[in-house]
Amino acid sequence: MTDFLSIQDVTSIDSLIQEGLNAKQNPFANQHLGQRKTMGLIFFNSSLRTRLSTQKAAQNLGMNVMVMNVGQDSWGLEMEDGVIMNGDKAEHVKEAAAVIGRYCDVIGIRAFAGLQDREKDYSEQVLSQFKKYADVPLVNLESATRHPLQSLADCITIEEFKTKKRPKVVLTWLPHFKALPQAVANSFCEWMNHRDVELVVTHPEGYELAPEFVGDAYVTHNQAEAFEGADFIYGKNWSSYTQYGKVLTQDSSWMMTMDKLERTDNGKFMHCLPVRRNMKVTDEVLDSPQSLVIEQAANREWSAQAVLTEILQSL
Ligand code: AN0
Ligand code: CP
Repeated sequence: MTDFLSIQDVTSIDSLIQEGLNAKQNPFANQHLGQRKTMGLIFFNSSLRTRLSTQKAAQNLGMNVMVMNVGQDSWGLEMEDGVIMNGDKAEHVKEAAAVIGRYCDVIGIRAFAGLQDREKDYSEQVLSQFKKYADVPLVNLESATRHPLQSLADCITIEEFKTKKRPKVVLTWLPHFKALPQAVANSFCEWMNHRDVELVVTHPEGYELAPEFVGDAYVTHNQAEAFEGADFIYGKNWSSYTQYGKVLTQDSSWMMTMDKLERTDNGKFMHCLPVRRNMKVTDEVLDSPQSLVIEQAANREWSAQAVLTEILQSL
């Protein structure tokens, strides 16, 4: 694997999951693989897990790591080609990506959806501009439409905790007052469509995800029906895709509660974090033994390590 921008870059999901589980067992087995190699982590948005787990994974492989927050530590970057740069952006991505590519052997980029212009977000402008000009392997640290390192960690977590060969996995929309991207939900569906699971997606009307991500999932507006017999409940808020970037409802009846979890088949609760307690999910659920959120976040280290191992092997 050279780039890790989406599931399309993965040859074998099973091998990648196994690589992650191997790294978890023996984090330093490949500690020479990244020696004298540099990883650059470029953030256009905030992060706790992605920033720390990817840095840790790169260090476990012997890499040096540099982290930069664009616009705070660096100049603001212009993404449009051919514009007169008389606004607040002091540098063009054309130079910035090329220069970062000279300092780094692998570059990770986080650039969320702006949620104003669907066509622009879904064109993945930032990733494609870096792809065009950086000339080194790229890792998606959550782009406008996807968060594949999260989805890989979710696959690892489901593999570890499933008690049936083909578990029922439910992605449910949870209420929130702020407009959040669809990336985590899109990616989760995209990856689950390639796993041996029964995938169900539930959300209020108006929150339909892009069909290319939903794939073969069964979609229902009835959360209670979706939760029946579920082995994993994956909670996430996202803003509307059809009425792009809009918060159409904050209906608290969609919140994840213990009562609902008890009506599953001893289901486990998953969320990528960060999560606002008692807005999306109750304290009781998050603090219960059925919550996997910390295990999931811990697996971010091993998902990043699996991906970096494959990329380093290709250099
Ligand atoms: C981000 C999102 O929903 O995409 C990051 C999640 C990993 N969440 C927030 O902005 C709260
Ligand atoms: N789940 C996740 O990507 O968390 P951060 O936004 O804190 O990196």
